[in-house]
Amino acid sequence: MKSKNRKGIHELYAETPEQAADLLWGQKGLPASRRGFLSKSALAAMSAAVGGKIVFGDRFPSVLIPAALAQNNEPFQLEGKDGLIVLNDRPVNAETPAHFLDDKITPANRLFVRNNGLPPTAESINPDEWTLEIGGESIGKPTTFTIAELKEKFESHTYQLTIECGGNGRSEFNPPATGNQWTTGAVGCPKWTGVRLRDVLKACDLKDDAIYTGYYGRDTHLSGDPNKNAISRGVPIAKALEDESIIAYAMNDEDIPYLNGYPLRLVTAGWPASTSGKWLKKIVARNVVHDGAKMTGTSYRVPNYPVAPGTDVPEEDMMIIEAMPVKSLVTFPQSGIEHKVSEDFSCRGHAWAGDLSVKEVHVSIDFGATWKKADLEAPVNRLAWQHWSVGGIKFPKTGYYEVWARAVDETGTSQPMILPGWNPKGYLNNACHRIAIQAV
Ligand SMILES: Nc1nc2c(c(=O)[nH]1)N[C@H]1C(S)=C(S)[C@@H](COP(=O)(O)O)O[C@H]1N2
Ligand SMILES: [Mo]
Repeated sequence: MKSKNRKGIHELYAETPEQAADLLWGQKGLPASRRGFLSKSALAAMSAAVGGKIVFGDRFPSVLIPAALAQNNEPFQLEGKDGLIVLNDRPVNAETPAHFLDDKITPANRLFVRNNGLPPTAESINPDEWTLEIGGESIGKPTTFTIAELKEKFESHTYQLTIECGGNGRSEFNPPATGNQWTTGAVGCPKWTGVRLRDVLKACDLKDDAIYTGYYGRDTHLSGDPNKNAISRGVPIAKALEDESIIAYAMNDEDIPYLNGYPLRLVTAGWPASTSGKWLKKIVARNVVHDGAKMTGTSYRVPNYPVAPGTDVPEEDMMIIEAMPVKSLVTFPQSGIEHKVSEDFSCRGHAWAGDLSVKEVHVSIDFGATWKKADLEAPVNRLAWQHWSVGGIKFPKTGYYEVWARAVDETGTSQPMILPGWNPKGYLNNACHRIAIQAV
């Protein structure tokens, strides 16, 4: 087994560690101005956490501030977001603590943010002038639509749709993977309104040879190079043509929040959310697998056979991630609370399973030795998360407990209790969510 040659930020965004330093901190050397979200003591703690080698060394395990450190220090406020933990401020990445995802429909202020580049400035976005171009080699009639035209020409549909970053859960992998150290909060299930991607592609004469789509957004590459896209991903044509694959112009009956792609975005639920392009400017239908930014190499791809942790996997052995695996969250109560042994304990949360539905959720308070079946609601529509709850749990005596939740999809596939297969970029961690309870 070859050990993986870990690289720092320059692997992701810059050619050299120096350039990476520039991009990350806006200057060479140690971050003097940290835009107010990393205190000196946090920096010292972070140094210790990376074995004294700080920021620009090639062993730096991550470009990002560990969530625990970000959480305990000066809050970094994101406009319109509340209680999210900021993992990185350039690009902006923030996740939602599990107990803030308790709503059945994720509100705007609780939806995670994952940016690969620099969003268009809010002032530069005029929804009346915004256009969406449809093109690519498999489109017979390339067309440009305004948002008003999209609304007028095509029927609108509203669905509650789960989006989850492919790297959600990455922080648990060992050896660690570079990238945002998401814990559990890069997921949400708002209600989206828009037009079907299928209707729009067909109106532009979608050709029979189309096998893939690709999107382009108006955000720019971190390097500032206008010829580079921050991200340009797509899905196989069959996924694009599903009822629920939409070009959304509203979220929860309001404008899409700025950081989540205002004024127009794709939602291809159940697949890595990286396929749901934000600040959407162009969609192409392709007669080849889309080869845009973050479609190749290790981006959103996993080995096509199981590998030992740390393995250096050849690029030709990597395959594109499609539907996300079955997963669940305990959203109530908050981890760490005290609960009286004399009282029954109840908990609840959500479960989802990529393109599939969830069949069962089970809860354990004895580290998986025994399980109690939860009540599970049907999804409001396909690709929406499902709500589960369980009551009548008795803690036999005072002490420390963990509540584990485990969902099973409609094919009978269960979440693993421990980490699933290691992969170079730390995708698809669907291990059981656990919360801590002190029974008193
Ligand atoms: N244009 C554009 N679209 C994008 C991204 C981006 O950086 N730029 N990030 C993608 C990734 S990796 C994820 S996980 C989701 C995150 O969506 P959210 O920020 O609305 O939660 O958007 C996807 N769409
Ligand atoms: Mo993502």
